[in-house]
Amino acid sequence: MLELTDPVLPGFTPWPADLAQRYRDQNLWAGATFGEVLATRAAAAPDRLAIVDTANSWTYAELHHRARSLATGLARLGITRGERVLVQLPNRAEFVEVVFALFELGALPVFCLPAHRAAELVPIAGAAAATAIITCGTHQRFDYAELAATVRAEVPTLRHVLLVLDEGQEPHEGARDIDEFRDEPADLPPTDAGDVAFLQLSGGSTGIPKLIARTHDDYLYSVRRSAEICELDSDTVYLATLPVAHNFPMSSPGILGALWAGGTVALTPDPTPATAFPLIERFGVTITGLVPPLARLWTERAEAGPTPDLSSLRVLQVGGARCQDELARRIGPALGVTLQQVFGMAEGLVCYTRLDDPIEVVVSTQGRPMSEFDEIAVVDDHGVEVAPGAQGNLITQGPYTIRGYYDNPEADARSFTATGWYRTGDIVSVRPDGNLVVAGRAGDWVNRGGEKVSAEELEALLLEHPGVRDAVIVGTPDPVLGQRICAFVQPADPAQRPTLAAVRKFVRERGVAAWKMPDKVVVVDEFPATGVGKTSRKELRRALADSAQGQSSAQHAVR
Ligand code: OOB
Repeated sequence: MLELTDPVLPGFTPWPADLAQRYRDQNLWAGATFGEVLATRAAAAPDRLAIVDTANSWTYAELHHRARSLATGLARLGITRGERVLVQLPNRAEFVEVVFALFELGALPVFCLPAHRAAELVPIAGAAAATAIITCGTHQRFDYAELAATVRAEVPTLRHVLLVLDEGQEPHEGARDIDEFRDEPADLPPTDAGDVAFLQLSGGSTGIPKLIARTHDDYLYSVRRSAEICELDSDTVYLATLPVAHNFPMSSPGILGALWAGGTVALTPDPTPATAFPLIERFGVTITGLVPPLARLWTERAEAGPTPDLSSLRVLQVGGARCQDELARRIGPALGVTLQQVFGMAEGLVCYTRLDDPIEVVVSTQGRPMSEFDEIAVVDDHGVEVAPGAQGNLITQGPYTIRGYYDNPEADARSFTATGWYRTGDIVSVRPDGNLVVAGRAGDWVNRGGEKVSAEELEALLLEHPGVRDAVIVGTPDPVLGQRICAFVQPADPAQRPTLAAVRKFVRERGVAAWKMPDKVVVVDEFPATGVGKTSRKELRRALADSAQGQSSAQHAVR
């Protein structure tokens, strides 16, 4: 357990002292915690609306009181500063309350997505040595309480399962209703702005989960700067449309940016136009963020005919995966908004097109770094900078980009340069005007509509299937999702060819997130041989990706 005076977490990689000093001197790291931000807002404008969803609406004073009350109750349960707590909640008001309660306490939320299943949560809880999990009961026909019980059974450090329940729901055996922990707020030991505030998950990872430790100081800087760029103020109503635990809706500028600006956070339980459009009208939403497939859905819906009144919506952000220029061009006119492209990563760096950029920049680039203190370079595979404007690997360091993963030296060796710059894994070019154009990923990930799937992880899973001799996962282009998951499978017995349904059933039964399910299975008797006769999976993937592209263009040609 941590000493109360210990400012950081063992396993956290700090910034080099000279850079840290510079970021403090420049007041980028301003020395405030998220708890202090909320307290300041609650004191300045207690009656202003902070949070609204379909069931709740809380003022700043109410949110602050609820968070402190819950923090006091959780302290009584024995959760202390520095402990890690898995949070797996859908987009509902209680998410914000729970996270701020943990911030008050100095305990670290570990942000899990509602789509995560035991195959993800068990390693995450293990790597974080989490002591508690806060989740809900049944939501969208899935029993999260049961999932939490499964995870607890497998992770020895997990002592508590706490549930945010709806009317009439009862906690499962061994779990507690979070309402039991709403105590009269008491003073809690102070937290420090240099403390790690939470653990975020890296998109697409294999083996030991890559956990991202962000401090109050560094994250709050990114939130402040994002809120400035997105021109948030107390009239802002930010709609959390994507799963709110993700870095994009959390902080770019997201719910934290809206609260920082004294605006309102609205949450929608589901991102489809049928649910979200009426909520935009009802709550007077001014800004939200989407991944490209959802942006396409919203645009098509708006182009198709009358919608609820969306006139309050001024800015629509699109990010998480590459937005095709063709779609980017349609979004503004269809929805009556200013489009903003956002290219970011949970590890840090976030790039934005600016709200007053010319339309050509907004539709055809992924923007430029948010901070003048972000340092970026585009290098070849040997780490040498490429010619200006040429494509290469994007590396970066800066005031809100991590220097290493949490307690994971192996991943650090791959993902950081010798001087601590983060290797983003993205292939980009930088235009003369400073804006970045993202060409793709260097690694073997499929980016399925913003959800990153590691080819290696899914291949390892398929290889457990008795009917599969070998498997290679590639991303195939898809007009809606950007990429879909194609599994090339060599059958163990050529007479028994695995079907898509069988493969999906198998993957589902391994308890992994639904977005990792292959969209297509191509059974092949042999994989193409690689040029030099070695079995480089990377080259195999490339060869199969080429052949998959050939297949899909052939299909298009037939149509
Ligand atoms: C966001 O964060 P992550 O950690 O889920 O994924 C980061 C990766 C990037 O390295 C890149 O490969 C891809 O997602 N990506 C984009 C993109 N935005 C993210 N690729 C092309 N164009 C874009 N606009 O996805 C994330 C975090 C904060 C803000 C926005 C997105």
